[in-house]
Amino acid sequence: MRERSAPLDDTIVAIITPPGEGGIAALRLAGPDALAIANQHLRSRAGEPIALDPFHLRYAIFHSSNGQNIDEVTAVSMPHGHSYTGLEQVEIFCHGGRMAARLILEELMSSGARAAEPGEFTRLAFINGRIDLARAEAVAELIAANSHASFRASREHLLGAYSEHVAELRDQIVRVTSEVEASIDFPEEEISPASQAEVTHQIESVVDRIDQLLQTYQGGRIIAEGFSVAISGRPNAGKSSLFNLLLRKERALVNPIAGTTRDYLSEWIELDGYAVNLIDTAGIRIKGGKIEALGIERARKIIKDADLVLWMCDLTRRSWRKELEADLKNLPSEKTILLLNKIDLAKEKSETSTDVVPFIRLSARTGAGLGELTGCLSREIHKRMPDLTSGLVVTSARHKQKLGGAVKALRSARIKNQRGESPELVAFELRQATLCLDEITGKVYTEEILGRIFGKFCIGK
Ligand SMILES: Nc1nc2c(ncn2[C@@H]2O[C@H](COP(=O)(O)OP(=O)(O)OP(=O)(O)O)[C@@H](O)[C@H]2O)c(=O)[nH]1
Ligand SMILES: [Mg+2]
Repeated sequence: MRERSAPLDDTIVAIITPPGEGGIAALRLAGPDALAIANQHLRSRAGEPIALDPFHLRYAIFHSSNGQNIDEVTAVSMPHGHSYTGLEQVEIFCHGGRMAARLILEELMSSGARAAEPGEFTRLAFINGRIDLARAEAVAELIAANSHASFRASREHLLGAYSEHVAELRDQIVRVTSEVEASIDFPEEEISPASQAEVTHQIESVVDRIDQLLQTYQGGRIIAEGFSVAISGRPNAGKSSLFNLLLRKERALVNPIAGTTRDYLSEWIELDGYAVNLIDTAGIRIKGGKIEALGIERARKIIKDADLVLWMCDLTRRSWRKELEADLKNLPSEKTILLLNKIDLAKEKSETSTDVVPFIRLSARTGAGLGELTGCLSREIHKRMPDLTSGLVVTSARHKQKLGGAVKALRSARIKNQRGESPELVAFELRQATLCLDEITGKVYTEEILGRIFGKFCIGK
């Protein structure tokens, strides 16, 4: 563990726009020589050298070291302490497409800049104290956001209310710790039962607050990772037909031959602002070949991991009730919804033979019942969602683990305090709890933690 260290001396550079054709591409230089390196290459239209002024966007011709005109650009510089990274920084905007940015990048590197690692600009912003670790993680979340909900949550994290809340919880623990530590300094004085009760009370209050935060993770995980819905059932039930219907495109093969879908297919849709991962699985049956058996094994695992299972029954099969009864024994009833499919063909006005799980009657061919199904899906998502207005939602598994660690240490501090164990032991547990929260905001960190977090970033961020 260590405190934030001094920045590196290197000047780093990267193309910060995605590859491919586009109007503009951008490059970022950050480090002590950023301005000097950029100025070497910028000329006016008449060929005069240009020196960038802070925050003034300048038009220029980017020249190679041997004086060749590479591209028309605009460029802006930001002084030390006033940039994303906190270091001296220059941004250059050239024509989009593959070549211009690549040639400029090569020139800047041959003039002394080093290629930036993935996430290195944001890592510098963290090291230089521009943002804390939770906010740095929010940058990656924001870039990866694929729904309105994940965008909103990561933007709130980036704005800092979440970090402030964690800092407040930390302060609360530190206050209790200093009270406990005060009694270490005066061992000859008896600890009064009143002050012992007060310490218990304060610990419980902070445990409650962290617990409340932890409870938002159920929804937070869905916001960050999406809500996964497995479409399963016996072969030929109409799973792929429904998958296509929900996607509004012919993505999966649909065929009257049972066993059409062998592997699984996975696609994303947005429902009510949430990202939903739809998974069309292989039909589950005892017979079938070796490949089908592998598909079925996967389907079982998908059912186990999914947030919700849509189990489809084919109402045109005479034996569907009997089959369903048998199938239900192996299904997680708390997260299963039955879909009674092919109502366009079914003669009987079928109800289910079970009231264990909710059911919806539909036709994947005509689309009848689809509205009821999407309504049901969005209710299932909302049931798991925390209130998002405060911005206080845990979306990261890492944070959940650290908050859990803090609660564990606090509970053990409370027990030790109630048992009248030595204040040193109570204070030790309290400090462990503080450490867990410090690892969320990055007040303390290891290279390993940073490597894991920033390694997931793209180059140029
Ligand atoms: N009439 C009618 N036919 C349907 C309906 N849903 C699916 N089908 C037909 O049933 C057959 C099987 O549909 P699929 O969507 O391939 O079924 P599946 O469950 O994916 O089948 P496997 O991948 O083999 O497990 C196809 O011929 C579909 O056109 C429906 O609601 N009504
Ligand atoms: Mg299929």
